[in-house]
Amino acid sequence: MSSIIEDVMARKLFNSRGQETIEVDVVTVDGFGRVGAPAGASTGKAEVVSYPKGGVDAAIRIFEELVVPELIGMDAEEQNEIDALLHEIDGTDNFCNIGGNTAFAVSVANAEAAATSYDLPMFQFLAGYAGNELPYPLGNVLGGGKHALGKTTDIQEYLVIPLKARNFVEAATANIMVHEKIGAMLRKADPNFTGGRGDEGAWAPNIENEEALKIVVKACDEVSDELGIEVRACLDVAASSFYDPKKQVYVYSMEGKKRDSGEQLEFMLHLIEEYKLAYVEDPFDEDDYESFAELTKKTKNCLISGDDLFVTNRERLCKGIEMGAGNSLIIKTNQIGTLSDAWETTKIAKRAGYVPVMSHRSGETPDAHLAHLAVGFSCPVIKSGVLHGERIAKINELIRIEETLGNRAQMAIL
Ligand code: 2PG
Ligand code: MG
Repeated sequence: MSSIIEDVMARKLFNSRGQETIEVDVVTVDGFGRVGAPAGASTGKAEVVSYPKGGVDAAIRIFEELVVPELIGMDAEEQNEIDALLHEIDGTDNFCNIGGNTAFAVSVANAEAAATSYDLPMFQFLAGYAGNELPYPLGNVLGGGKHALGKTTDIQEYLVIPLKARNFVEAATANIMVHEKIGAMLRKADPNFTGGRGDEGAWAPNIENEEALKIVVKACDEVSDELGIEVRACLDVAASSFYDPKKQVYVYSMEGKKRDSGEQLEFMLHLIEEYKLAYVEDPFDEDDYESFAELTKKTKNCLISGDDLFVTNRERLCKGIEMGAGNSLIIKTNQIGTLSDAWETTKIAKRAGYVPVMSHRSGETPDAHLAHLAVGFSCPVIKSGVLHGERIAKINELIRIEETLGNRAQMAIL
């Protein structure tokens, strides 16, 4: 069996929002990997640059000229070397020359090619025999912000997590049940609701922020009772997307209200306590480490997570750890470029007791690699949406992984 790279190619195709994206194939003597890159809408300022000037076409030209000749003949098993090479060819710290999405697609396709070279599923290639824990799915059920059109919630995502689910199938079922119930409740509350959904398949109703949370919590409680588990509500506030830096206020247009950072802190504390939230992501602007630290100090039993804050970047995470900002983080490999970088950040997080959440992007491809990364990196949570083909692809792959693991499979400890 050999994982020597024989060929690499890239093509332009489309993501779930219909935007152009890059897909890369890596062919080894005995294996094959293929990965299409996702895209964010509410991106963090400190993320790597997705494409060089000229977009996907330019990225493919540069890839063919500079990357392909270097990769051929290398061993896909040496993930570190492949990723270091991508950094070397790019020569910057934000992948603006070759594109972060090119780096992402090469890096993950390489891991898949290495895994298949040895007839292993990717999660097992990454984690070895010890990789037997299924993550809890953190599913987006309602929302707005930059993920929907028109008048809907300022808070980007209302999510649910099925704690105490006995296995992954049950966990996925719970999230789907909650999503379905919320649809019926929204319809009852507003006969004009047409069933519109945002980019990630979450309902996108015209409703005030806290009203929406009440509906989500009610649906969670009903499903908890029906299944005998504990489904809890969660939020991705994506606060940077409605923060006005000049006036230093969060602009809640649904309520016609503005909150300064003190009021935002109070509001977040109120929502966490009143609705027993299990997880809150990006409750403050992406550079406001202090408020993240303050909220983390004041809350119990709720994960405070940084996405735009940390952008999977180890320097930003280390600063957060030092300040006590948050106790969880989003891992989006294409925010940082390569698999090795994402893994380094994940390891630092684990050592500091931060819960890593392997996450999709709002613009996805139908690829299922995210499921393998979640299990391979032993992330106790995966954020991947509840419905729509490109979201369910990851959920279904986790169901297959659970089947592959057989009686060795267990839910992660959270
Ligand atoms: C987020 C993500 C995914 P985007 O903010 O967490 O839900 O959105 O991919 O647009 O950054
Ligand atoms: Mg987010």
